[in-house]
Amino acid sequence: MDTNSFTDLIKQKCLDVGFSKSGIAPVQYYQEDKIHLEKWIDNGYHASMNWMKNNIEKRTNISNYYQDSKSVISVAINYFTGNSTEEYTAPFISNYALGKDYHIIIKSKLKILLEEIQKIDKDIVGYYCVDTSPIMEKAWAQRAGIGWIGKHTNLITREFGSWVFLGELIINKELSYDSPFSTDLCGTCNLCIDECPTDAIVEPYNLDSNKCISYVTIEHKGDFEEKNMIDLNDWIFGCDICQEVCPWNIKFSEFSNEKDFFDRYSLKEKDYKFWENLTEEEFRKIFKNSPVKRTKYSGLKRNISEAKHK
Ligand code: B12
Ligand code: SF4
Ligand code: SF4
Repeated sequence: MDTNSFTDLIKQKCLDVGFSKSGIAPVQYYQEDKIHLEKWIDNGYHASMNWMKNNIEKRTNISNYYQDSKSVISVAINYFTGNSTEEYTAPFISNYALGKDYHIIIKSKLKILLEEIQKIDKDIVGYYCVDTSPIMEKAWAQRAGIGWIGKHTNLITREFGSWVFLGELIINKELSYDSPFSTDLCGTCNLCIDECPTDAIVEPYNLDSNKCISYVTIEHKGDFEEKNMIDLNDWIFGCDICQEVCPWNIKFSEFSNEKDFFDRYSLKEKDYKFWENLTEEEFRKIFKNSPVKRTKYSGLKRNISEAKHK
C-alpha cells in the first residue's frame, strides 16, 4: 500500500475507534519545546511536579524517548459533558473527571489502533502515550494540525473547542504529514486570563501551577502550606473556569459521543453536605476507575474543607 493510502487508512481507523480528530507529524527536534519547558521550570512554575524536570531530554526530544520513531499520530477525543458552574451549584468537580478515567479509555483505543495498523504492516512498532508519557502533547497536536495552543495553555480545536483530551501513537514508519496549525485564533481575546480567579495565567501561554486550582486540588500532595493557600473558589477537583469562559468553547462545544465520560453518580448535583459526609468506602466505590482517585480519599477531603469560597 502506498504511503498516502496507508495514511488515509490510519486516519479512518482513528475515527472508527472513536477519536474525534487526528493528525500526523514527522518526528523532529524542536528547540522551542526545550526553551519553553526549561524557562517554565526555572521559574518554578512546575511547583512540586518534579517529574516534569526529571526527564527534560526525553520530554523535549521524542527520539530520546523512542529512538526509532518516525511519525507521531496525534489524536484528540471530545470529552465535554456540560459546564459545571453554569448548570449546578457548588462545590464543583471538573468536567474532565466526572466519568471513567480518560487514560484507560484512550489507551484502549490506541491499543486497538496499533493492532489494526500492524495487521497491514507487521513491522510497525508503536508506543502509545496519554498524559503520563514524557512528551509535550499539546505541541505535538499543534504540529499535527489538530489545533492551536490558546492563551490559557490548552489546545483548542475549531470543532470542539478545548474540551479534548490528547493522545499519541508514535511509530517507526514515515507517513504523509499534516501541516502544523499555524494560526493563533485567540486574537485579541484575553478572557481566560482576566477570569482566572487566582491569576495563574501569568502571561499569555504561560501558567504558574502554584497558583492554579487544578494543580493545587489534584497534584499537590499532603496538607496545604501557606504558599498553597489560594481560594479554591468552590472547586474540589480540577478547575474549568478558563475553559468555560473561552468563546471557542461557548460557541463550539458539543456533547461527547463517549458515554463513559459522563457523570455516572450525578456528582454535579451533590452539595457540600454530601461531600463532607463522604466515607472512604463510598469514595472507593464512586471513584473506582476515575481520575479523582489520584488525590486519594485524604486529598479529596482536604479539598472539600478548603474549597468553600471565602
Ligand atoms: C503538567 C500538566 C498540567 C499542570 C501544568 C499545566 C500546564 N499548562 O503546563 C497542571 C496540573 C496545572 C495541569 C492542569 C490541567 N490540565 Co494538564 N497536563 C500536564 C501535562 C502532564 C504536561 C504539560 C506540560 O508539558 N507543561 C509544561 C509547559 C511548558 O508545556 P506546554 O504548556 O505544553 O508548553 C507549550 C506551549 O504552551 C508553549 N509555551 C510554553 N510557554 C510559553 C511561553 C510563551 C510566551 C509562548 C508564546 C508559548 C509558550 O510552548 C510549549 C511547547 O513548545 C500534560 C500531558 C503531557 N504529557 O503533555 C497534561 C495536559 C496538558 N493536561 C490536560 C488537562 C485536561 C488539564 C486541565 C484542563 C484539567 C482540569 N480541568 O483541571 C487543567 C488545565 C489548566 C491550564 N489552564 O492549563 C490535557 C490538555 C488537553 C488540551 N486540550 O490541551 C493534557 C494534554 C493531558 C491530555 N493527555 O489530554 N496540567
Ligand atoms: S484551571 Fe482554573 S485556576 Fe488554573 S488557570 Fe484555569 S481558571 Fe485559572
Ligand atoms: S479565552 Fe480567549 S484568549 Fe483564552 S484561550 Fe480562549 S480565545 Fe484564547
